[in-house]
Amino acid sequence: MKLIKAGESHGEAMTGILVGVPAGIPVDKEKINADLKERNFAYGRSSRQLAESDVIGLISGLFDGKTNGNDIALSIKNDVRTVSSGDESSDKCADGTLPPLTKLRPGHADLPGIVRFGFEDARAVAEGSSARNTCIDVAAGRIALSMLEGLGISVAAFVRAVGKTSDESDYSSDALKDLHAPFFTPSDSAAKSFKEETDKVAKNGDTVGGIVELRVCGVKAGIGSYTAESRVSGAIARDLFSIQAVKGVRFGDISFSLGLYGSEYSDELQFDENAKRVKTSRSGGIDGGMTNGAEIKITVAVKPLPTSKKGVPSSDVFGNPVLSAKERADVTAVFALCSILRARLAITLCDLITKDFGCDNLSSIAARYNER
Ligand code: EPS
Repeated sequence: MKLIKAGESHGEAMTGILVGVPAGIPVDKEKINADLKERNFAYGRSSRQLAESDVIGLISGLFDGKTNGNDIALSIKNDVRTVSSGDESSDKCADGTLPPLTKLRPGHADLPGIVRFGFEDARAVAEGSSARNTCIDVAAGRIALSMLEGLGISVAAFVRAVGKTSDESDYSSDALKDLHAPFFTPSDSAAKSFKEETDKVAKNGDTVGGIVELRVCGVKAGIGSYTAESRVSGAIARDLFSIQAVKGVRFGDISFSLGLYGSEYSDELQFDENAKRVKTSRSGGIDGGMTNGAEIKITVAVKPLPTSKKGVPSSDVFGNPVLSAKERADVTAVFALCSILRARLAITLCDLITKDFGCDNLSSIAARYNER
């Protein structure tokens, strides 16, 4: 299963095609739209989210509320077709085009993008590299999550840290079952400190990063392979890094530290009549590039978004010193990334599972998967 995305942040629509989808996966449009709202109303987002209605259009690949084995074309209309400066005034040229972006924003794709494509204006770079297209990951991800549900696999995402605040509690998978915007945490006190930190940063006109943890329950041992091309850890890391603002992907328990000895780090094996697996998830549920049957645990480091409301010392496209362009930006992407990364991980897991168990229809895949 693969997701191909296209669309510009202030263009007509964000679009995607999900390929390699088995038949028979239940698709509930209302659930997709609910997930899109979770992405929109995550804490710390800009006013752009209030102006977007983000409703999914499913153009192909469905019959009678289920996938039909065809590729699935997805579309989400952009209601906002103008860019906004840091002081929130909307901006569009008289001929309907977007204004030039020549005062480069350090930390964004602006500089490498104009070099890569030979532009003297970074507007097209900003439009194409924007995280707006993650609405398509969320929508496609709900179809993948539905397939995983059919196999008894669940995926959760929650916030571990925002700026200088963190939550190092040990959560059971049950506690992480039903987390929602705005804070994606099972803890009221963590939500309170994350909110205070985000509000403080927003008040200073700044932005903040953090850590999202992903957990997957119900994955059987032996998916993937130890050969370089087929390692599950490599596939997951590559796909999570495809999401804007992701700067680190680490497998294993949050308490993992370089101070552990091998005898303390390795997980204990467990054989019972149903499965061969390991008991704990210090190594993150993956050994030798393959799932080991334990809960998969991944922590993702999210950078502070580099747009500055005040502008920072920079250069224009010709190298003249200027203050960087002041464009609208989220205060933090950490909370929104919970729904985005969960969706993205679900698509990757479906890709890995269909490679091992076939891509015909969900009930046959489930029968083969359950035999393992
Ligand atoms: C986003 C829409 C964008 C940004 C944000 C993500 O809207 P606008 O550019 O109109 O303010 O708020 O983009 C980024 C974080 C980024 O890195 O480009 C959205 O819908 O997710």
